[in-house]
Formats: sequence, structure tokens, C-alpha cells
Amino acid sequence: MVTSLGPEHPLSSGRTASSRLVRAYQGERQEVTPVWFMRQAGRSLPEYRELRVGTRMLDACLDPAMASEITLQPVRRHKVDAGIFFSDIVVPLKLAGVAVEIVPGKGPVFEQPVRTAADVDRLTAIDPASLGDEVFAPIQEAVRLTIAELGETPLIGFAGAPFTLAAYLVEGGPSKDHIRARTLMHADPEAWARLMAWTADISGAFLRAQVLSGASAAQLFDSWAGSLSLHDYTTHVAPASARALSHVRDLAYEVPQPASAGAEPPIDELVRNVPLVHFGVGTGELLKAMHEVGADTVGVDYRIPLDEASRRLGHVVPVQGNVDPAMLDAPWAVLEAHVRDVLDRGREAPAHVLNLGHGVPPETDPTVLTRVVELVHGWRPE
Ligand code: 1CP
Repeated sequence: MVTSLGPEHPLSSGRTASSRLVRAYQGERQEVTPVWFMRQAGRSLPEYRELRVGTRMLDACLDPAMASEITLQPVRRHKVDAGIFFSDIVVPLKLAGVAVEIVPGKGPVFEQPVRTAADVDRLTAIDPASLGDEVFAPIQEAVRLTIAELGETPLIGFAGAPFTLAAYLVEGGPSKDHIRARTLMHADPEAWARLMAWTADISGAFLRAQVLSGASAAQLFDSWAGSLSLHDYTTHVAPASARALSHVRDLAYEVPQPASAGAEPPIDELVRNVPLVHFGVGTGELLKAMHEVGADTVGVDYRIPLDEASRRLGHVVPVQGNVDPAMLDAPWAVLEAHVRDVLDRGREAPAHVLNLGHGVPPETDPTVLTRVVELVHGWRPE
């Protein structure tokens, strides 16, 4: 099934359809490699820290003007090829009525951890399908405000994958090895499957709201999937991640044709789907499985080189990554050599979007990020 985006959507109207980012995600190698940074909005920017004074994290996410301004800050400053929507993976849970806070310096903390089948029943009593459009109104408004300012620069929407959300829900907050979540997976596979399906639908609805309101790509973060074996991933997690992505897999747009186009191109060149990206940390063993849940592009962390990642993906999948965040604080010559090496290795894939292997560390000097963007934009794949 195909659902067409409205004519005003930046992909349908032609504003972002031929951007470097969108075309690279769709597998077309770009003359200039597109670049953005996970966690580019946030504490590394003084203008962010100033704006956030006195506002709690989740309140900032649900204030459309503030969320939009924070999304735009790194685009203006660094001239990156995309904005990533300022929000958090727990925002759709909060909007569904789950008691969650983001504790400064720590992360998401839940009032009632979900540890037993009865806890899963309590949580899943909220039917994701019953959450109307109005629940996501602050998100839709923030996306609309943002794309009005972004012009031809695409906005990336995002959501947390079911396992990563479950890792927080079951533990009640951040944890190292997500032990309790992985125990529940084996101790009560039936309750686990219900929890995963529910989080998939909540995250899927959050993603869909962002894309329908104007995001030109969507990234599913399964940040903590690297704590799983390939067997556990494919058996207990991948079906739910596929379910999350199925909420946006049908979204497509007609490719705007140049006025002077000659013969009508074939239908498969006329309609394209909204590109979907799937990323996790420490997921070198899972890359192929993560692609197979229905992603177009796979994000790679810094633990394996991009040429090896591309080999594991059969050299047919665009990749995103994978500058080691630790290098951002190294002398420029060291960082420059590393970025050039990442760009060289990225040539093994059909297309490459440069990013970090995980988020920008809060203490990063933002002028270094701007310089990395200039370096990437000046490099040619000759
Ligand atoms: O610039 C951007 O990337 C956009 C904003 C963004 C994104 C994509 C935020 C804002 N959060 C996220 C996603 C997110 N949230 C992920 C997936 C990406 C990743 O792996 O980094 C995860 C795991 C979370 C959970 C979370 N929220 C954490 C991690 C906790 C842990 O287990 O280590 C934290 C610290 C937060 C709070 C948060 N989210 C975002 C910001 C700027 C902050 C810090 C807020 C503050 O302390 O004031």
C-alpha cells in the first residue's frame, strides 16, 4: 500500500526531494557528501544552554516554538545538511500518559518500572490506536514551524526502537547492560512480545506524525540493541522494529519532474518512499538484520570501519556514520585524518552520509563541528 504525502510536503513540493541527504539515503552517491551529527542540538551549543535555562527537558520538547528553535540552532551554526527534530525517544510515552521525567545529567526515569506481566497489562491498557491526532499536536506544530524556516534543508524525524524504549521501561531508567529487560525477554516471552508490539505502535505513531507534518526522512534509534545476541535480536526484537517502521513504510511522494523532461520516466522513477534510517550502538553483528526490518540506510557506530560495515551489508545499502566522538577533542590533524579515512571507507557503500558513531559529547567545542562540516563538504570522492 502507498500513501501519498500532501502536495505541500517538502518532498512532494520539490524543496527537499533532490537534497544531498535524501538522495544519499535513497542510494544515489552525491558529489558532495552530506553530513549531520546525532545530538547536534543540545548541550554542546551555548545558545541551547541559554534557551533551556529554567525549562525542563520534556517541557522544552512540548513547547513548539522552543523545540523548533533548538532544532534550527545547529543548522544555522554548522551548515549541516539536515536538521534532526529536537525531542526525545520518551516523548510519545509521555504524550500517551506514562509517568516519565528526564533527569538532568541522567536521562529518562519512569515512576513505575514495567517488570511483570501485570505491569505490561497496565501499560498496554492504553491503546496506541486510540491516541488521536490531537495527542501529537505539539509535535506537529513544532515540525511545521521548523520546516517553514528550513527551506531546502530536510528535517529528519526520529523515534526510539521498541527494544531501546523497553530497556528504559523495564529498568525504570538508564542502565548499563539492560539486564532486567533481557531477563523479561526470556522469562516471559509472551509479556515481552506484548510490550514490544505496544512500544512499536507508540513509536510508529510518533514517527508518522513527524513525517506527515513535514519531516523528509525518519530515523529509528535502537541505541541499546548492541547488548543483544543476533539470535535474541532476530527472535525477540526485529519483528517489533519492523512493526514500528511499518507505520511509515507506506509513505511516498511523486518525484517532481523538471519542466523540460522528455519522455515520461517509468513509474518506479516517479514514486519514491520516505527514506528510513536504522541506527544502533555496538551493532556490528546486527547490521544486516537491522537493514532487513525495513530500513533504507543503516547507521554504523564507531566500532567497525565503514568498508567492513558495507561488506556485511552486501555493498548494496547506503551507510551513515561513523566518526568516533572521542576524536572531536583530539588535535585537528588527528581528527582530520580520521574524517578523511571515514570518507574513504564510505566509498565502499553505494552512498554515504557522514555522521558520528554516536551522539555529540556535551563538552565538545562546537567550532570543531563546523570545521568538520567544511572538511566534508570540500572533500570529493574522486
Ligand atoms: O540533536 C539531536 O540529536 C536531537 C535530539 C535528541 C535525540 C535524537 C534528544 C534530545 N534525544 C534523542 C534520542 C535519544 N534519547 C536516544 C537515542 C539516541 C542516542 O543513543 O543518543 C536515547 C538513548 C535517549 C534517551 C536519553 N534522553 C538519554 C540517554 C540516557 C542513557 O541511558 O544514557 C538522555 C541523557 C536523554 C535526555 C536528552 N535527550 C535529548 C537531550 C538534549 C537530552 C539531555 C537533556 C538535558 O540533560 O537537559
